[in-house]
Amino acid sequence: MNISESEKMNKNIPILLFSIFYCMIFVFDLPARANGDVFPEIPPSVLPVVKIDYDDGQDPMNSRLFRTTTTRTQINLGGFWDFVTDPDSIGESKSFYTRFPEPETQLWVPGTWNAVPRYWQYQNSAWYNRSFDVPADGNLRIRFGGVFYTTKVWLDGKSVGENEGAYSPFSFLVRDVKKGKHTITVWVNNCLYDDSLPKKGVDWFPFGGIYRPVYAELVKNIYIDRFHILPTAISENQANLSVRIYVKNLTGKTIDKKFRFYVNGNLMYSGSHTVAAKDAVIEFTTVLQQPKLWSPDDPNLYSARVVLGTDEDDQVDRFGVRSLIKDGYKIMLNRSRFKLMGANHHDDHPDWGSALPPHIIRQDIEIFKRMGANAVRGHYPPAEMFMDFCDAYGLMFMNEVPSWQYRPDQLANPVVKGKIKKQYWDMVYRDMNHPAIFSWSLGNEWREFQKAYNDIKELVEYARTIDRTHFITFITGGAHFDKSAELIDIICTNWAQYQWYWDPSFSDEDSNGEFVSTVLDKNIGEESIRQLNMIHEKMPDKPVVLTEFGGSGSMAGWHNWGNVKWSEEYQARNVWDSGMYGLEQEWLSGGCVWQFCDTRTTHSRMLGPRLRGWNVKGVVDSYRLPKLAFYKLQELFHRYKNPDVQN
Ligand code: ADA
Repeated sequence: MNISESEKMNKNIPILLFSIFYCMIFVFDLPARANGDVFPEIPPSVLPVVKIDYDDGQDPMNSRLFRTTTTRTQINLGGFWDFVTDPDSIGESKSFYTRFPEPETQLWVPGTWNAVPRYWQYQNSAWYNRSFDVPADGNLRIRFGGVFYTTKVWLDGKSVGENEGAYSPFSFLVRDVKKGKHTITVWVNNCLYDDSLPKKGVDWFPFGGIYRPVYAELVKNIYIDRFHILPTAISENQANLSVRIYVKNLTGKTIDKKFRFYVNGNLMYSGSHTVAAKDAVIEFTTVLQQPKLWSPDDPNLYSARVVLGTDEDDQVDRFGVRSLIKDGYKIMLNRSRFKLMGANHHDDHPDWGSALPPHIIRQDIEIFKRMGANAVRGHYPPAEMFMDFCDAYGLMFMNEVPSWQYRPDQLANPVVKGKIKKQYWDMVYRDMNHPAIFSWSLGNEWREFQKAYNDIKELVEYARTIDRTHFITFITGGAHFDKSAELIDIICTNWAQYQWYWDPSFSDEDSNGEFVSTVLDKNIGEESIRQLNMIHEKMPDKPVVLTEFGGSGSMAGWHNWGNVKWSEEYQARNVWDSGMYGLEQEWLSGGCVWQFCDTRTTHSRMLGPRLRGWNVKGVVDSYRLPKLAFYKLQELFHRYKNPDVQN
């Protein structure tokens, strides 16, 4: 080696050492980067493919997560329908149901016209029309999963019925329909009123249309409308199953019929029962040995099938075995303390409106699970498939009648009260079998509800006549309560530690000319906590759930130092502090963040605290992309669930 070569090498030594050092940093730092703790990455799916021992197969009607009948001939009415709007309400006088006009377009069903740019803001009447083949003579049951909001239906130009209400299935039975081609015409109107459910001006968008699955099926003169399974006396060894079957008997006579009941394909009961004419209820009990319990961490499900006669008719559903009770202020799920860690979910997506297709529902559930949630709350019964997903993947659901922010005079109105009762009945009738059901709520944030004690009492008493096996509640806005809280099983309150709304004039002064803070205010936070604590001081033996916590709007992508309003930081801080309070206080039973994703809201809220007409309090944005609050909530939920694991 000559001198110049060794000089060259000496010069290279620092470069070499630096390269080795750099490689080591890279190698050792890599796992930290890859695990997503440092930089959020797209994580793998957390949903297993199936979680049920016995599979009934896919539902050809795309309405549920499993096939609901093996005996009935069904016709899926999903697909393109001819569509016209009717802003001047001339359709009925011009008999659109016999002479459908030249369609403006064809719309996809299930769907909402308000997700189509041309009809984005349309709130009025519209008509749908299509034909379909009936493969045999028989009684045709036409079943709508949900239409928003008022509906009239004609088959071959003849009226078959009407419906008011958006969130429950309804059906019409047309007897002795002939094999061959038939035409169905549907009129829908999505206007809301002072006495509709929800009322006009509600804080979510009145997406109009046939937005949930619709199908027709052939039924015999006696058929099963629905059945409920109630697991009781649950122990490690066994659970009693009380079965109640709702039967429709069109024969006009009382008849004896055999009923069989299967669980996961095994015959559990067989017996003959007298079926009264018209509407009959059949009841029996049976025993399930060594039940596998359902819980959000271990969502074991059973398949149940009821068969009428010699395979004349059947219905399939799923159920789970779990006990949910209160013990003083504690909520116990399968005898262990349970605190809710969830989010409020609206059926809402920029591309689909309220008509969430199955893959979007699955994706939402996936995000809930990834967030570490064990619960969901809705302002109304969601799509049936959403409930199936909650059962299958382990999310408790707080269900609700959409009587949102009614005033005392509205609650006293017998028309409104009648609609609340009907929606309550429909909700329980449809969702009773879901182990995911946590509670039934009669309504949300009734204004000055202290003045409506007698009406609330009447509603709660009605609710108790329908089902005594789930928690019954109504939800208050802010940590207010009064003696009506004694009527219900659990106290539910919408609460945020820091106030997000301020003087609606949007000046930085309130109506008294005082400066209004646009950053998180510690004093407000302390006052909110004081008010919340008073609930427990006055009613120490009642469970308290924060049905909506941490609600604050944030403009996705807008960041700011110092927790300034509309920033992701402001929202994340409010979500974190409010959620943490709900989980860390011994007497509180957790809650659900307001809200899961940014959602479209009603026309009248286009101005005011709604950015471009959207309620942007989502922890993910409208397309489900995470905001800072999502990560903070995820951290909070994981930390609470695994207190020993450092996040
Ligand atoms: C209430 C109400 C929600 C929503 C929310 C908000 O908590 O229950 O539906 O309107 O306020 O965003 O202000």
